[in-house]
Amino acid sequence: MNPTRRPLHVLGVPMDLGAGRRGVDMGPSALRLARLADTLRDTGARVVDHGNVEVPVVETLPASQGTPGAVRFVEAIAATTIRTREALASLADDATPVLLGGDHSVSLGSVAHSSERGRTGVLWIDAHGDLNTPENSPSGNVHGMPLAHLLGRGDERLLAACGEAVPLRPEDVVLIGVRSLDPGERQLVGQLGLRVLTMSDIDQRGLSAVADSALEALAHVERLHVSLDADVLDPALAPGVGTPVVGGLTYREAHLLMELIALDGRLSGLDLVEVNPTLDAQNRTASVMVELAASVMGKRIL
Ligand SMILES: [Mn+2]
Repeated sequence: MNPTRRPLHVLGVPMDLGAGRRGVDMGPSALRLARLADTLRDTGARVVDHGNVEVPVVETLPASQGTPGAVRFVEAIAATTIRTREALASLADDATPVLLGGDHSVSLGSVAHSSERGRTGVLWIDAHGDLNTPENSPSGNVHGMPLAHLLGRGDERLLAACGEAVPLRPEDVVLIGVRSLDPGERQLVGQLGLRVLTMSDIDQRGLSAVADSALEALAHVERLHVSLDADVLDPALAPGVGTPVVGGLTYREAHLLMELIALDGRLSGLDLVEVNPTLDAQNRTASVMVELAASVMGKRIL
């Protein structure tokens, strides 16, 4: 059963404006095709799909907004963040949103929304830190910056789009599965005292101990938001991502992490992001993300 017994509300945000490689806007379709709704219903949950948030198409935007070096497409991403928050705000209080990306900048809207509903602990499960700021970003791609913005560092337009529930407090955030950080990101981790559980931690202590310490670190909050980036998985398992990094979570590690979060019982929202069908092999990445979604919603073997 779905441990929260709360209805699951699916919302797609088909946005690739924050990514360096195109195609991740097709993520919501790929996840739906991989039987997302039916698989979630198998956990005993009621599932409602609200369709997609409207997102500007790159070809309709002035080319100048996509110039490398600038914060690429910042205005369109800010507008999409506001639309995502509005769509989520229209859901009932007991709804558990399942947000389908899109690149990881879609989580600006979902995490800000959850924080508006109450103090929220965020599990950012990702190969990367997503902690770049416009000043130190090597690419200008916003999908490398959402967590920095959720912590109050970055472009004013994006910060304003997140609303007043942001910034999050650093002690309310835990990163898991990280194996690639830029120098500016490492600096911000130190400055804010962020808790980062890297792949080395998982290798040394085992996934179960790492998951326990993540949940323990967030013991002070009642709501837990899981932002799951497909690139945390090993690329052999999930090849359909724009920024693959070798040495990721195995299939069983990823499921165990989801199962332990489900058992915790505080899950209040889920993001499934960075699935890029144009780089995938027969929709494998979307399929494994759907299975993981079912695990975190309480799918049990027995
Ligand atoms: Mn990410």
